[in-house]
Amino acid sequence: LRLKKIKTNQQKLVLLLLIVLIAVNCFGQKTGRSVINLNANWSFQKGNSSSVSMVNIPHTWNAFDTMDDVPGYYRGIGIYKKKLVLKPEWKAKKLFLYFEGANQETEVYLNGKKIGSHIGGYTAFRFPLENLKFNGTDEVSVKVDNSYNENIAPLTADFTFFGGIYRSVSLEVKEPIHFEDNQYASKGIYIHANQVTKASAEVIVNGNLINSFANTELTILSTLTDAAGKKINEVKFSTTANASKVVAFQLPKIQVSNPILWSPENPYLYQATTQLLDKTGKVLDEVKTPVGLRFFSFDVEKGFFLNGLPYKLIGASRHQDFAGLGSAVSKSLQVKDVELLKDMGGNFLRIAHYPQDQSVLDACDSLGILASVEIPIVNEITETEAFYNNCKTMQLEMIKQNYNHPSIIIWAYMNEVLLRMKFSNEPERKLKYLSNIEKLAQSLEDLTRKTDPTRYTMMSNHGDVNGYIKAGLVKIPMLVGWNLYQGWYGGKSEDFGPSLDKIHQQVPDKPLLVTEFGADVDPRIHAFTPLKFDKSLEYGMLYHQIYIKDILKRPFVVGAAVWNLADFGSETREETMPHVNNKGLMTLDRKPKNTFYLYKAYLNTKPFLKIGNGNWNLRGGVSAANVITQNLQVISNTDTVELFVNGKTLGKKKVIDKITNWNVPFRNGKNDIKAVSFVKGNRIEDLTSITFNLKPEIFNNLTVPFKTLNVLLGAQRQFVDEDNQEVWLPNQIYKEGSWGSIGGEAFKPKNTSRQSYGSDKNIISTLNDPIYQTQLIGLDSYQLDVPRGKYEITLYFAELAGTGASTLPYNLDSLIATNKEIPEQRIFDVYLNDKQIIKNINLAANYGAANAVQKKFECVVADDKGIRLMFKGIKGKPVLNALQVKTIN
Ligand code: GCB
Repeated sequence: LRLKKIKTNQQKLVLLLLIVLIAVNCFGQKTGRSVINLNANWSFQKGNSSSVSMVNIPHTWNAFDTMDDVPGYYRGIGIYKKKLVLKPEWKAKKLFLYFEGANQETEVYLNGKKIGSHIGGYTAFRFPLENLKFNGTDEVSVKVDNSYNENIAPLTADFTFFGGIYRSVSLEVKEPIHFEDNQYASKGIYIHANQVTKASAEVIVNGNLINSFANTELTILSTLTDAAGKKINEVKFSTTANASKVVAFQLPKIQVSNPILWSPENPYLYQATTQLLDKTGKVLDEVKTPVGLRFFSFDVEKGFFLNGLPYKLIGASRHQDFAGLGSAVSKSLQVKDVELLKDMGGNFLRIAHYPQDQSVLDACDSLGILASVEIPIVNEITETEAFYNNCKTMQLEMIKQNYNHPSIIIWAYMNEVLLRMKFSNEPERKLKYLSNIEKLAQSLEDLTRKTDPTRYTMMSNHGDVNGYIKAGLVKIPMLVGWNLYQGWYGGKSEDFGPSLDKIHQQVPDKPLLVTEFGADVDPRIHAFTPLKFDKSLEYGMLYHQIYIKDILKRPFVVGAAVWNLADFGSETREETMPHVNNKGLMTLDRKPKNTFYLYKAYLNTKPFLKIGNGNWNLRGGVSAANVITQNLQVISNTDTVELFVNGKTLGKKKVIDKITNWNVPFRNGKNDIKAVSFVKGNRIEDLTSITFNLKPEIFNNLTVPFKTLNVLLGAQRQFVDEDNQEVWLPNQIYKEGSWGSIGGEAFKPKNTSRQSYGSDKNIISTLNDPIYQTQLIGLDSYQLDVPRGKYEITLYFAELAGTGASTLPYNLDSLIATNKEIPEQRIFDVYLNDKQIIKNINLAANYGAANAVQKKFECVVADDKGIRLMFKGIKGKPVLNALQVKTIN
């Protein structure tokens, strides 16, 4: 508005000059350095392919091939090239290329000459740009390789190793004398708070500078300001720096009295501005660092304390990828994840299994989320010096690059390192392997404590508690994390609490965190009798209801992180949503599941109420009447909830364990649902609309119009096909006047040590895998006593036999297992109302195993016998996975 008022040309000119002046000042004059984002317009070439495309960073070449039906994904070389636009005035400066992350081996070339290389996919690196031509032809080329390398962690893991320059790249322009960031690509300035109490605190600023100029006198000045920008205190240090020398410095302590302490409730950030000044007072370099003042400790019985107050660390672990993007995710989407965790009421983020984008930790700082960060040693190690050294370098990079974040309280370095035990059949060799793991753990522990004595250290183990104790791994870190899956990979959810008590007894001297727990939930799947591994939302709810209570009631459980905040890519996984691990509280595109709301009700103290339909706003059911009663949950942290269905109240209910269960009379079509609570006189409500597809139980007395019926055979779960807006119901056994199967048994996977429901195979050529993953074997017939009329019948088949025998908690071996399978010999015929419609079908031979096959037929029912499908085995037993019947007008 003010700008509009400036009318005269003269005024406009003055304004323009002012803007130019400000711009010139900002650009390198005041701070000594400028950082130019280089993300746009790189040419990209995959492997030896002749095709070159233009891409923007963040970029991965695996966003799509990790989600298709072809097993495996491209793990190889990608080459990125870009011409640098350089200003002549930079000739007198020092230029650097800064990569926030590229997976996983990178070589950088300038004008064809190699200027540096980096190992590891999850930490930053920086190379100086020298001998530049400054004539517009300077070209950077970056070779990135995500091939398997036995010397680089992770070797194997339950997540996809997306290749590419998937984090930002920038050009840094600095004075010849600047804070030296070149060691482990850190900021060059290390700040931490010391002696923090409610009465006072000290801020300690350490760092390095490099003088690539001449011998000169320099002053380092660090100014601490509060969140409003008001100066609190400043400290100075002057020195004579010799040319070509790196000078390490420690500034006098910055004293703060009556500090405002950083906490989840009040993530108060001071700021330290550290400047490098020459004799004349000119700023040669400047680094701004957010500073959070807090103190914390862990107690083996009483848990975690922050600023003297007890806190239960509770939240989730996080992977970095997102639907459709792979690992090439914008900073704003990454920050969103931390915001969602905060909204859930979490105060803890386990940044697993590798260091993530700076924006994630920045968000933790500013939102008050406590964090642990780890390097990606997962499942196993390689016993080579090269592997050990790469791990140590990663650990140093992680600590030095992230040192200044007040949110970080834990550095970790190994996840379930005994999971993929090598040399199981060679006892001597196995002992040697275990002792090498122990040595590596100890050296990483020592390195961490030496590099950063201000934080705790941690290792996350799987449930083999004795194994880790025997291997000497439990005594090494300061905290021990356990990844526990009772009620999922083994046992029942009720075993979780007792196993916590047992671990606490077995390891009485180490504070215990549950660094993982979770159950796969495919929000398209629902069950009224939830079963382990059915992937239903309802099983996930039961599982987490038990876990959260067991965690909250044990003070010795210092922290817990759900596995995982959101679903994530794991290319080798099959299951109901192939290539995705569905243990997230949100989907891959961050839609909260009911389990998210359960945690929100427990953890967020603001009054909260949510109708727990999840994505389930399309439901189905079978009824002989024109209404059907089904369970609906309302999730809330209030005392009582009142529910209204289609305008009528169902009364009030007391909330028990954050849930009220309702028997809702759904009518066919749209149902309006409203839940209401009062908190201290304030009304809160949630509204939703659920569309119900009522299916007739009896055909000769139709109370609701019959159009389609979708049935899953061998299943007790429901499936919602979101694209086609269709509900698939579990099969029933035939009763006269109704519909259902006659004979047959539900498919059960053979030779598998893991829990399963139906088949866990990726069904080729469909996204609706659950339609095909269950099956009736050896059925005699399928009968539908439909009225006279014209119908379309579709039969769904997939050969499920021979599901891979994976001995792992997750099916990393399934590819190998799949290849070894011998498809079952099964040949059969199908008759529709006595007419042969399928002859000699051999699913494995004709279509391949686990391939989605659909066969569509039309029929006219002209008598009272309805639709009869008869199955006749020629060799082996006939099967049917699903069926659809539609009326045709
Ligand atoms: C684990 C692993 C994690 C997996 C998870 C799972 O124990 O640490 O990487 O993703 O189990 O879902 O199986």
